[in-house]
Amino acid sequence: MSHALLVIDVQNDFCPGGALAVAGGDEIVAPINAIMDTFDTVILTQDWHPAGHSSFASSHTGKAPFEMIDMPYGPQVLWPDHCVQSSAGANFHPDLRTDGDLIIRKGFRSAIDSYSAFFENDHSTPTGLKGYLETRGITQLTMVGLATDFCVHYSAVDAAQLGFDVTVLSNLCRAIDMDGSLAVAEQAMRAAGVTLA
Ligand code: VGL
Ligand code: ZN
Repeated sequence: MSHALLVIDVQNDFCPGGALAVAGGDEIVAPINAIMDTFDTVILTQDWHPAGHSSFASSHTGKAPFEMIDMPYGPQVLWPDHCVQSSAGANFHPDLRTDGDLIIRKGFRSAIDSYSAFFENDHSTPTGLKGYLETRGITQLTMVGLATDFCVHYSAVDAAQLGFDVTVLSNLCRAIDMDGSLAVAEQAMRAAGVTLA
């Protein structure tokens, strides 16, 4: 039985000055670094979109960032262009420790977004993380990172539904919080059995 830290999307574009900046996103870097050594395994996720990704408002004529669109897999928020593969914005925050065991990239298929580290936004295409955790004997997951109400939220709910024991350290997360999305996320995580610490 082993315990992993999942560090979600602590990338330049989600930090102040980035394309989809989350307020205070950089404040969590040092305290995340400081707890890494207390876990058996550290896994980082990296939002990793091709240019022209379908989650970008710029890919849809007449649409602005933060509007909604209906995709074949369901409703999708449209974002500013962010975390484009190999761009500076897609890099991890320069002070984040990246000496963990695994870096899992997501959102790399043009036609579908992926908030969760486990499944793409169709809720069925797997990323492979479940198999990695199971074959490593990892049953406990602590999650930190950006953004609380999107990638942390969906990763935590999926992990809990897959049977992992999940804790989200709220102090080490920051939210986008559009239209009450943080409150919705917190409620959904609690309902799925996630511990919010
Ligand atoms: C995220 C919006 C778009 C996140 C990623 O990391 O929470 N949010 N892509
Ligand atoms: Zn994204």
